[in-house]
Amino acid sequence: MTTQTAPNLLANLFETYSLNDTISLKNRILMAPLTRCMADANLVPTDDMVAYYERRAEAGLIITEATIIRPDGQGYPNTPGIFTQAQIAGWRKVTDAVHAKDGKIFVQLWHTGRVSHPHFFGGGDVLAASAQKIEGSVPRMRELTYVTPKAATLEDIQGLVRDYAKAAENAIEAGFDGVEIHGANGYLIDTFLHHDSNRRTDEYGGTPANMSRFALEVVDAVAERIGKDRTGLRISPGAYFNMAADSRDRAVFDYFLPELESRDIAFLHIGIFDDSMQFDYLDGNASSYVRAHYGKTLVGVGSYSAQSASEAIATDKFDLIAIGRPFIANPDYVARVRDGVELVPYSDEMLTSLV
Ligand code: FNR
Ligand code: 8K6
Repeated sequence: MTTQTAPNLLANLFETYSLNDTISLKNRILMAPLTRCMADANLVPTDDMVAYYERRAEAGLIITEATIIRPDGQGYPNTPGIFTQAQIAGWRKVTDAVHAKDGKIFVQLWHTGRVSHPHFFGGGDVLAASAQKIEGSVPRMRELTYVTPKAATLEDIQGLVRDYAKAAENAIEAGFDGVEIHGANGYLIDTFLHHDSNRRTDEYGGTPANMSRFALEVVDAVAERIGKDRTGLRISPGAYFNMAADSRDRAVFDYFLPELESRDIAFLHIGIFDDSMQFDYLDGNASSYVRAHYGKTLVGVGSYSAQSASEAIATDKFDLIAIGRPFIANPDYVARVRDGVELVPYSDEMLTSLV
């Protein structure tokens, strides 16, 4: 059981926060992106998903579950998309419901890269930075072992950048307040940012600037389409999921972060499950490393309680906190924290239904 401390100790979580002149958040608690695999067969958000997000509208900002930008980006069953009119219409119901409760919501734009599987898109190439496969198979579908990806050609890369921008445009049509580009956790964009998955020798590999190029092109294309004020990004400088660590990655992020800072996007969000994890080549944990190299709005995440998040914000480790698993267990997470009500502990069995 998790016991909350006196609410007044957590007051900083309930301060408003301006991302920029366009978007102001009513508190500093974000709902982290959480894949739930509950979209319908056409990857359209369901009415149950509308109710699920609506129940969480007290968050300062909801980041939706990762949402694929095009069919070959799919790596898990029933993950929603944002590339058909039906999907846009489905998301419109979600955003209307959240806005009616005075909430704000960004969609997380996803291409799973080498973690995709042709099973989900009727066969064809799995695209990634290089032809480096990951071991293993699709969760809960163990017969689907991962395949060796095709190294994206320059033409593929241009098409992908275009499709991220188009998905962002679709997001605005669906009523989202903005988008978070999923550049974390070993998926497509992240495969360019790490040496384990990027063995290219062209202008998208080999040097920190080249390895950062695809991620920055996606950020620029999205920001140009919908505005930098509505563009966020999630990254994993420390390899921990679908990726092997390589100390040379440090130089990539040392280059990438100041470049990103100059773009002045809405926020940067860490992708990590436990932010106490130490990375020797980052001289510590992921959020401290990013904080030292990136001076704009930073969202921390990863096994934080309201208490530890409040302390981290008070000591300037990051500006906003994203809460994942506790938000699955507690749709009313924000109210419980504010009122000092005990939280329901998260358990993996909760993933089988959308409460
Ligand atoms: C995740 N996480 C995740 N991250 C992401 O960027 N996109 C996603 O779609 C998902 N999906 C997802 C599903 C489930 C079931 C879990 C548990 C996690 C990671 C998530 O956003 C967050 O970083 C971690 O859960 C750590 O935060 P908590 O749960 O410790 O607050
Ligand atoms: C069919 C389920 C699809 C879920 C995919 C999204 C990611 C879910 C993550 C679940 C937990 C994985 C934890 C891995 C952490 C590694 C830390 C070293």
